[in-house]
Amino acid sequence: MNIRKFALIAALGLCTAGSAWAKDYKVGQVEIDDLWVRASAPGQSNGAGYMDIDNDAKTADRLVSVTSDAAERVELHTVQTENGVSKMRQVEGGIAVPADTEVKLSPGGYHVMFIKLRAPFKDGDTVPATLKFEKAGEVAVQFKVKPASHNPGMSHDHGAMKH
Ligand SMILES: [Cu+2]
Repeated sequence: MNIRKFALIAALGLCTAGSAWAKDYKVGQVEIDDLWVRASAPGQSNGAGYMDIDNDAKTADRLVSVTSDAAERVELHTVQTENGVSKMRQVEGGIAVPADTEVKLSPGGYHVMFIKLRAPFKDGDTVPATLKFEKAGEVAVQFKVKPASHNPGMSHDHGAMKH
């Protein structure tokens, strides 16, 4: 292999080590990482939450529900495009997490929908919630509130640069 390819593989290796270090929560064989919500815009009554779910088990699991005192109701949503218009839709039966697979909830796709927030999400705060998986069970988590401008697709915000 040439030097360039080696450097790329080394960088990927570091990246993997970084995210392994950063795993925030674990229940059974399911790891949940990088949970965040965007800070509320003025007057905004709903908020979307995102995370990475990594199922290391040999069997499929499913995120069946999310509950939180931060909102009146919490739903699992996806985004579908119909006739060129993006619409949010509730996911029937929860979000499937196949065996040995990582599922990302991210802007434009699957998300946790906090409906009728009891208080606006403020940058720097955390939002407590409970995730319920069909097989792995329940786990209490905290979503980090990120600035309204946060866009993980653009910034590739790993946190890895800071330590
Ligand atoms: Cu939604």
